Amino acid sequence: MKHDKEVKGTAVARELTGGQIIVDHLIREGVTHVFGIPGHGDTALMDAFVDRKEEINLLPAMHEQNASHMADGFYRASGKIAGVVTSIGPGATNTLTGIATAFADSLPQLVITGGVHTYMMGRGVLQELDRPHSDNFPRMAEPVVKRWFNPSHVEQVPNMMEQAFNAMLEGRKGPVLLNVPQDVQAEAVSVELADGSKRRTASRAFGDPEYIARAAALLLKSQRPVLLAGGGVIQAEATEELKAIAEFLGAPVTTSFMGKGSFPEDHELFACACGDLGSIPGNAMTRSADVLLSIGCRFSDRITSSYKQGITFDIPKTKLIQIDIDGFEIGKNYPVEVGIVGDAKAILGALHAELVRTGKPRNYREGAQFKELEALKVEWEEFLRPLRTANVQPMTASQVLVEARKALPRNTVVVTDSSNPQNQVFNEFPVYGPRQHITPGGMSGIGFALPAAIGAKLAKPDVPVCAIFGDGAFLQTGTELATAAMLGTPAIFLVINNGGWGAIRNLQLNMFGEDREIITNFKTPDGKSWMADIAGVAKSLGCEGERVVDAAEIGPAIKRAMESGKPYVIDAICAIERPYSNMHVTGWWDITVPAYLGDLRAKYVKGRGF
Ligand SMILES: Cc1ncc(C[n+]2csc(CCOP(=O)(O)OP(=O)(O)O)c2C)c(N)n1
Ligand SMILES: [Mg+2]
Repeated sequence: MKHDKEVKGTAVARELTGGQIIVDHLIREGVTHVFGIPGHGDTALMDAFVDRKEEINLLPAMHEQNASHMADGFYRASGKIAGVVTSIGPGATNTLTGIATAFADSLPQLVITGGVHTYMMGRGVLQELDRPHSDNFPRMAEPVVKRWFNPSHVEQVPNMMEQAFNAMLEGRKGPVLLNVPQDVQAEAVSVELADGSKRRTASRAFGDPEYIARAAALLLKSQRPVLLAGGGVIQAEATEELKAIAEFLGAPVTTSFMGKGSFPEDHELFACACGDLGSIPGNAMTRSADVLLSIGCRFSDRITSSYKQGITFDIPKTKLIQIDIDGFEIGKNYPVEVGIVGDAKAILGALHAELVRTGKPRNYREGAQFKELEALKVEWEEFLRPLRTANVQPMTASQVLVEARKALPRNTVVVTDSSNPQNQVFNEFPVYGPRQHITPGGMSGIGFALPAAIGAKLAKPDVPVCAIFGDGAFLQTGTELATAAMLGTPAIFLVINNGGWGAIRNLQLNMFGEDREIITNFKTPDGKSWMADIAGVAKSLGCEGERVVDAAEIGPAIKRAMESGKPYVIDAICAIERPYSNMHVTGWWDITVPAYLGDLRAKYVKGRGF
């Protein structure tokens, strides 16, 4: 979504408060949704929404972290910036995990927190963090925002708004914080509002043509090229360009968490996921590539098998061509043969043109790499089959995902958060287009999926939105269902309820030993298993809810959810016991083993990449 086209200024000076200037600017930027919680610190700003109700939605949240996740889900589903408004003090500090999540994944979000009145700053007024500096919340947020503003006069507000949008949108995107003192929200000034689009560029950053030519030459010489798509492909809306290059070269395509959906997963060149929890074909293709073209991917430990050579990647034996909007990412984790800074769409478009100009499309279906890929995809399906067809009770999450994928329309937006549901959806739940898979890739926080799905559904009311996440995640932020009920947001919340922190329990038992479980099984004081009645919680908050214990009922439950037109929770009772809860590990992840665990520790140390 381009924001520049929607911005208009006013030639006539008007007397407006700081709050009014902010709201007016949001409307002129095309912002339609702002999520917030009121408090004394933001009432003057919130009041400015009252007379503009027809033009912008100020919507409630029940927790500021969730307000931020809702804005995040809204952006990830639509590419449209949403806002967050909170009070001062705890209202502001509650946003931090939300802002960090957007920051880690390089996504814009406008967070506006109430600040201390300029004339009382430093006195330690109610909810002021006044040590070691007055009104100090922005310093807490500083590591997770691209830029923060703290205006001290209402005259500064118009320029702050223009700069805030420029900061969120230019280059590598990210969240911005406006900490607005209460008097600045309420004071009025006569202003002539500028056209925001004149305060930033809408042009794309094209890469260096010489380096694009070098990349094309390398790819044309390659025998086993592989494309690795990260979140940058989705941000730049470069799916078509990615596909064109893949098909021209016959190159298998794999994705990171953030890149999932950038390439249709039923395409014959899709190589499935790579990384420690990636797939057999994904890891086989990446580690045996002679040239790897990475686009907008930062090579985190999850995607690289904790940098252990030859498991997911074998760079520099594999020559790396790396495209990224942020030059710092080039070569950060692996040495590059060619590094190109710029916008993924612009560079992939130019690279494709150069490939067409200097080479010939490959008849890849006859090639060894493609045949190998096809065989590995069959092997991978076989590998997944036992847990997909286990037909046990409690069910396996794999079976739930199979049934859910069958029941949900092709264009469904699936939202996950950390843990097994995130990893299993990554691997076992195909998606077919960009912005149809939403997950906190960098922060991987539990509690993200439920509020983010509310935001996504508000952004995409005509598309089914289904969050898939664990009971632990539900217990973190599930009370946000109150907001879904109040707004009547008909998202589907499919909870893999296994009565514990399942993924971590498996780490404890698989990595440290059968007797090493600690606080990962939910239990009552008498040692009995405890499990939340999640459908019951949903109903108590005014949503629909049902418990499902049989995999054959997942599809019908999803159908009922879609027909209900209401926020709908499916409480799917799943196995916590292994092997039914195990992930399909095909790579390696560096989980440190305590020194007192003797042989296990020695094996771990021997096996790690560093
Ligand atoms: C906010 C946050 N706290 C802690 C973690 C560590 N963590 C990762 S997975 C996990 C277990 C999640 O349990 P649940 O949501 O029930 O999913 P399950 O593994 O049981 O399927 C935890 C606690 C995290 N990722 N995010
Ligand atoms: Mg669980």
